[in-house]
Amino acid sequence: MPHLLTTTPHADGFRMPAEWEPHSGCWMLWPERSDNWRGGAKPAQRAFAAVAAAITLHEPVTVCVSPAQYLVARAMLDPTVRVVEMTSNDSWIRDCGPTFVVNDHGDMRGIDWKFNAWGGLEDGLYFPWDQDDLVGEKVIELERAARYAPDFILEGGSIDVDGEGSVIVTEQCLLNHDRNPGLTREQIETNLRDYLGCKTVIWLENGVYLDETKGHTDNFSRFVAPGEVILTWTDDADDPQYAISAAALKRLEAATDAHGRKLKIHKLHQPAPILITADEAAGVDHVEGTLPRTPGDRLAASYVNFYIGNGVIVMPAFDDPMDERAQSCLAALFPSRRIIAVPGREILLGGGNVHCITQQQPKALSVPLPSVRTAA
Ligand code: KQY
Repeated sequence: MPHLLTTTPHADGFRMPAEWEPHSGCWMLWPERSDNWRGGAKPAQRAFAAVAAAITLHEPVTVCVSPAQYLVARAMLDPTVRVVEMTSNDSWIRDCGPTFVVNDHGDMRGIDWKFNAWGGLEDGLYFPWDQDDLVGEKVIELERAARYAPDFILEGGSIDVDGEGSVIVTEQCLLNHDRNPGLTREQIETNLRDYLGCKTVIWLENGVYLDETKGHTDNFSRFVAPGEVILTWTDDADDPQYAISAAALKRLEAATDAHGRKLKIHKLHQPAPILITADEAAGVDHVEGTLPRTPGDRLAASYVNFYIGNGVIVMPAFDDPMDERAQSCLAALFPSRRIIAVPGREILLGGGNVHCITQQQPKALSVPLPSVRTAA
């Protein structure tokens, strides 16, 4: 049995680093389920391959894929991408995968949160999710890292850290009765402190309008540097997003981070509303237990859903006049990184975007799991 820890990262001197800290690589899962992805997931696979191709220019990428799709993925992915077989229920490794933590000696460990498909039997997005729930454990084992396995449901997209003791979350998601109904806000804060090594929890009320995750902050508001956050925004007071973003702005303006700093807030203007077309909806198989796709439904499109890699930002583009403005905004916030815009619509049709389908592995000097049995 690989090394299972019963302590907590904080007690052991570990913390979740910010996404802009150096990575040793990036993990992804390959999309294939036809009740979430239209056209037998072919358009989504091309979009995922474009994301992997952009990231692999800057850091090693591993894509985990089912046995049935292994050869397809191998053929579609850039040759520098490592493809490994792994079973999963879908392809959202940000949420079902591990969160890696590091200490000051360069050691790395993994947190294997519990996963319930964004709401469990009551209002999860598909059933079952048992294989997704094993992804964190499998990735941690492949890296020979020691593993924490808290009895706590958490998706990686529902937290965003600055690596210096602050985390952003939303009440809509973390206090939702469909995640950890037995836990109070204080107990949830304690878990965030114990597992992420965070002192300060910045609570926003809601996430992006109609986000099916019910409020993931990685689609809404994130740290872009110590003391600086980005917030999805619209100036259109008639758009339902306006009141949500305005309320978050107030909370962010009133907040201080773990170092007592006031936050500098950058507004990232959203694209015009993106609605599912009849053709797109018709391409998705209708299966009981999976969130259906209906023509005319608005999708939770946001430029905040970008990946920060070594020397690169991979951002979704929506073929919208705001794409260019978002790209310039990110270029100004990350001057030492190249900005690569990839087509975001197909990933959005599945319910998320670039950040949701990627999971960074921080650079570490060692993983302290003994891999050789010592003689008795
Ligand atoms: O992190 C995400 N945005 C994942 C959403 C899951 C969508 C399943 N349809």
